Amino acid sequence: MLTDKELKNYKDDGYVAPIDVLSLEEVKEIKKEIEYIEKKWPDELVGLGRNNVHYISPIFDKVCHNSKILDAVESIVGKDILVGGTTLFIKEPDKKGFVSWHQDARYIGFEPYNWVTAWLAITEANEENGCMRMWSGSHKGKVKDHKDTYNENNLLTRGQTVQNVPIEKTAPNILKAGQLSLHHPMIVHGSGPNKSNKRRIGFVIQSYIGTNVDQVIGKVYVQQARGKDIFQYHTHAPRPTELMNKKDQEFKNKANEELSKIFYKDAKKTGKY
Ligand SMILES: O=C(O)CCC(=O)C(=O)O
Repeated sequence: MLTDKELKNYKDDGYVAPIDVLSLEEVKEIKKEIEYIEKKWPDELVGLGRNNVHYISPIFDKVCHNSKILDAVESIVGKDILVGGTTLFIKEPDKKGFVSWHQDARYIGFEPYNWVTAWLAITEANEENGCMRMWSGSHKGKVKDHKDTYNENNLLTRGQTVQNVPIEKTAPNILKAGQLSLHHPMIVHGSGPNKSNKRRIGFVIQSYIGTNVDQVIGKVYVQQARGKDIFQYHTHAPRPTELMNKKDQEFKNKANEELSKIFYKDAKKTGKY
């Protein structure tokens, strides 16, 4: 569980970090899994495929159901928890990929906001390699206007951007490999390009939702992470028992097609993710 101080930080600032969850051995195993998938199935984690790798990999599935992560999440959303989706945010050292200032709540479609995004560092995340920057307290306002920029280096689907963010009020969310941060649906956050010579990898459970949370834009599949789902708003997804089982892969593709409809609702065009 989060300590009282951590929970207060989350409530006051809109995020809490760092939380130690995985050992270096465990993150090494995850990194190896990514590299193995990329080598054997080069198209699998590209574009829209970066979403929901936990449907095809037991190693990623295990992360989503990790009890240390769920203990922390339970402090925020309560004991009935669903995994509502995952995304791999990989920033290559030789690319200009960045994430514009945004609020997750603006496009994800989960309501009410009894949910939290869990960002797990698979490599360290620091100012040099483009860690997230968080605008503390910005979650207390309203959902802000976002401009769709469709910038090709933007790692968000449509380059959605909150403008005029006071940079001096933002802080870097520095994490060691194996550490987690939890952020509120409404907090404004973003990240710059990776200026180091190594990959920066974040595995993001986007998001852990309370069972009372509906999807108001489209359809989403979920896994039961803890407790009971008395609401049954969503179709429950299978859990993988082997890597890249054909049925699981088809399921991931189906889930990602639905996710794409949510992310691109009312968009003028689609991007590469
Ligand atoms: O990985 C990043 O730099 C940004 C990820 C993000 O925006 C999120 O997890 O909500």
